[in-house]
This record gives sequence, structure tokens and C-alpha cells, in this order.
Amino acid sequence: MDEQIGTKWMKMKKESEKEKKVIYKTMKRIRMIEEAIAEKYPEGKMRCPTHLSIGQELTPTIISMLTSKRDKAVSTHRCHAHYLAKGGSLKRMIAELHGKTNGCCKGKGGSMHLIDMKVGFMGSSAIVGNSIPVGTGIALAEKIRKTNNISIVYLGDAATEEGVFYESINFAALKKLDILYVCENNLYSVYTPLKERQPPNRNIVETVKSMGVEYTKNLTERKTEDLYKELKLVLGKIKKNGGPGFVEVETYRWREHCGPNYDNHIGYRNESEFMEYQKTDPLNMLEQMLTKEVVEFEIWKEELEKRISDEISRAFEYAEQSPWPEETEGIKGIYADNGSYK
Ligand SMILES: Cc1ncc(C[n+]2csc(CCOP(=O)(O)OP(=O)(O)O)c2C)c(N)n1
Ligand SMILES: [Mg+2]
Repeated sequence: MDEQIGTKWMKMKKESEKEKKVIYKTMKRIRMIEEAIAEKYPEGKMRCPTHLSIGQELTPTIISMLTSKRDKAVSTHRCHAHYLAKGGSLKRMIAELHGKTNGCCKGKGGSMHLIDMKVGFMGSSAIVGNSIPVGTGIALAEKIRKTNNISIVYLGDAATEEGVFYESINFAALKKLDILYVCENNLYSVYTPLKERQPPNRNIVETVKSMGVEYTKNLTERKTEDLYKELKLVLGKIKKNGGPGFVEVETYRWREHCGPNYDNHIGYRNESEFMEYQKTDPLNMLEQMLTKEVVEFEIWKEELEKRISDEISRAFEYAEQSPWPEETEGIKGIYADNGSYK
């Protein structure tokens, strides 16, 4: 990583201030939405398994800033940040978590199955690794249609242990697809750390590179400025020259694997590691930076928080007032539906 990048970015004045505020706004909105979900989850109105992205907001925020609604994205079980950053409807997401008909999956998918095709968010899947070939197929479709749109595939570190990951990477390299695979490495698969799942010193970026993927990079969310610059570079190269890219981004999930609580007491990770990542929380770091750089940042922030919290209240009201699906809805829209169920 070029050490100069961070310093140069810091020096950029007005236009970078604008960009930083957009990043902050998007991250703050995602964080507040997920905190509201966590707070309300114990009421039992949202009955689906829910994997929060709190702590992992930065990468999808930057990627969505650097791409357009015409570009496509697919995601995993931990998909809220990806969906929201891409511009997915908040009301329809919260309704989905409540299992209501107005949900983005008609209440049938829950938190792990979000979709909003209007903004190019093509879906997420609960099966680890499952959306990797789907995103790769989307990139192939875009290539056949000669659109120049990029396909973004979000995946967790554990998904690199699935066979389909390698098959998809191979296919994307072979067909020179315009695709960016974004591996969010939060160090864990549920309660199992990387060192218990993979041999020491395995470098996934090098492995992917050796398979013919030209644009690869090892990145971290702990350096916001560098992450922005590097993602801009990689996406720019894919847009200009075509072909696949792969980035591994170090990140950290704050809450339990699935659910609204903290779970450090279980013992699979220790408090000092958690505190270490909390110290470099990208949202807090950005807030500190903006407090120093932006005149009357506190006032701007207060207004922003008020707007977001009103929007969240409206989304929960919408979800609660939405109707439940009819019983027959459960059998509709499925792959093997032959229309026989009345
Ligand atoms: C094919 C498959 N195997 C196992 C599971 C159970 N499972 C759900 S989430 C998860 C961990 C995934 O870890 P990672 O891809 O690193 O994403 P993270 O949860 O850390 O964001 C596992 C093993 C599953 N859903 N699908
Ligand atoms: Mg993980």
C-alpha cells in the first residue's frame, strides 16, 4: 500500500470534505437503522434470523458512491449495509424483516433475502457462497448485452472456502467479465477464527491473482482514505479496461454473528481484540476528522440524526401497518410452482 495516499487525500480540501460528508451520512444512516433494529428485535415482531453489519458499513458505502444504480450488486446473509448503501428501499426492507406483504421479498425472505432491482441490488442469499456464481452470471449477462455495467459481489471470508468461489473466479477471468469481488474479511465464520479454518499464511489475494485476475488488492477499513483511493482505482480500471477484480478488506463485526446482542462473553474472541477494532471504528474516526475540519459540524450532525431517526420511525410504522401475506402466497413465485396449489 502506498503510504503517500492517505496524506494526499487528507490534503484535498473542499471536494474531499464533500465526499467525506457523503460517506459519513451513508454510514451513519446504516448504523442508526441497524441500531434501531437491534433495539426493537427483542419485541418479537421481527421473527427472521438477522445478521447485523454494525462495524462493517464503510466498504459498501464507498463502493456505492463510486458506482451507479445501473451497476449491479449481490450479497450475503449479512446484507443490510450492502442493500442500504446501494439505495435499496428502507421501508420495504423493514417490512421484509416483519414478514409483511410490502416487504421487498413479499415477506417471504426476511433479513437475509433483500432485493431492490430498481437500484441494481439483485439479491442476497443465506447460503454461504451462493451469490458468488449469481453475481458472476450477472456480469456475463451485462457483457453479452454490452452495457459496460459492473457487477459487485460481496462475500465473507468463509465464502472463500467454498468450491464455487474458485469456479466463479476462474470463469470471470476466462471471460474477462467486468466484476469486482469484495471479500469482507471480519476474521470469523460464526465462532471460528481464520486460523482454525485455513492453513497459516494463506493469502487469498495472491491465490486469486494466480488464477488470472488482474486487479487485486489487500485493503483495510482501518484506513478510510486509502480504502477510498484504492477502491476508486480498482473500479476505474475495471470500467476502463474491463476484466475482473478482487479485493479483500479487513473489517470487524461488533455484534453477535446472528442477532442483536454483543457476545464477547462466549469466549471465541477476546475483549482486547474487540476494543482494538472499536478504537479504529471508521465511523467514529470520520466523525472526529469532520469535527476538526468542518465548520459547525455538530449542528449539521444533529440535523442529520434527526432526519434519519424520523425516516426510521416512518419505516417501522409502514412495516407494522402493512398487511400479512395470504396463506397461499407461500407457494407462489417458487421455482417448481406448477400452479396446482389453489
Ligand atoms: C453453504 C453454507 N454452509 C454453512 C452455512 C452456515 N453459516 C451461515 S453464516 C456462516 C458464516 C459465514 O461467514 P462469512 O462468510 O465469513 O460471513 P460473516 O458471517 O462473517 O459475515 C455459516 C457457516 C450456510 N448458511 N451455508
Ligand atoms: Mg466472516
